[in-house]
Amino acid sequence: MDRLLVTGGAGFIGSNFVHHLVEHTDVAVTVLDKLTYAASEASLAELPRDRVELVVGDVVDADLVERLVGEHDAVVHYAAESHNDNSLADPSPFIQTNLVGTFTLLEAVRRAGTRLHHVSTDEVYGDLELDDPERFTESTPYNPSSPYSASKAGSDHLVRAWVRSFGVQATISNCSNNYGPWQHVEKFIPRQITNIIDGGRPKLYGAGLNVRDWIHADDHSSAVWTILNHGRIGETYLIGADGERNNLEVVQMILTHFGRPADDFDHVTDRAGHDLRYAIDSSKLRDELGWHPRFGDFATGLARTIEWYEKHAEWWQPHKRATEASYAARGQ
Ligand code: NAD
Ligand code: TDX
Repeated sequence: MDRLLVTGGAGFIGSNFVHHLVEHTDVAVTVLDKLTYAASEASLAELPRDRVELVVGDVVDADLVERLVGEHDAVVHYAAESHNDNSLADPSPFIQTNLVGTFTLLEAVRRAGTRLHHVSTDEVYGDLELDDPERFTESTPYNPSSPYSASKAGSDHLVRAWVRSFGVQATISNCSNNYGPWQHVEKFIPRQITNIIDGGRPKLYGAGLNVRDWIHADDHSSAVWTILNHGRIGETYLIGADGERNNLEVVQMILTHFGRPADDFDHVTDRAGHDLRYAIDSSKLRDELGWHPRFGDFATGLARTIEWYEKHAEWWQPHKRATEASYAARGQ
């Protein structure tokens, strides 16, 4: 594999994967990214230009996608609208990018016979009770709750159908909640860190008892590279790092880091249809492909992430005011 096309490679996780490729492989990378509000060219700026090329374009543009797919040995598909709250305010771009975009890519790789890895989310499985002893596995039935997770579930189904009906050479991964540098301030962890740096308070939806299964974005990237190289065609792999925490615990860890009292946060309006708990059993990926997360300790990864946001205020500050204004308009 010499040339890799990475859709959504200017976003939070896609850009992390591009960094992983530059640091750990010899492949040449083309990023196809529409540069929506969620993208950041700065996340790619320090990478060597002879290794990484950015093509600004839309994954629903069939002619562009067909041309780019034809010029590459494999495609890793990250491009998506990714924020649940936005999907509740306006589902339309989620249907376009996540469903029509994945369809467009599938048609191109079908015609060219190109290897595809489709990046998806654990949210396609719906949610678990807090005391459920089972975690999500590759055989958990799909049961998405939000327009975002339904659009991702639909995209997974399209990939499976194109594998079965047309013999497309694809794998799928469903990963839990990512954290790390370059994550947009609309997301939970960066929002709370930057609220505190800005002199405000963290904002917890509802009681804060919802559980997310946190994984560092670096570990997601190493898992995707492992699956791309060693995964069995047509298979799905769940990616997770045993990082279950409820939102209240995470807010209190961030408050403690800044030396602030444990109750120095606001409860705000809960998210409509808010999933209670996600939890990943990643045994298949670990046992079959030998992958292991490097950031076993969430506290250490979180501390490094907080330090990164403290040092990169010039990156996130321009987005902060507008993001908080739209949250405030929804009572969040
Ligand atoms: P993000 O919102 O930070 O980045 C998405 C990127 O896709 C942006 O650069 C954006 O410009 C680009 N994009 C959006 N629409 C596009 C279009 N029509 N054409 C081309 N590019 C387009 O998202 P993220 O958090 O980095 O998530 C990346 C992928 O990983 C998504 O598919 C998401 O579903 C999946 N995922 C995310 C998480 C998480 O915790 N963030 C967990 C599991 C899976
Ligand atoms: O201000 C907040 N307060 C709060 O309590 C925000 C923004 C969120 N929350 C809660 C909602 C969730 O329980 O924190 C949790 C995490 O919220 P998000 O960062 O919005 O993530 P989530 O909805 O869990 O989805 C994320 O993980 C799965 C990514 O955004 C998705 O792209 C990925 O598929």
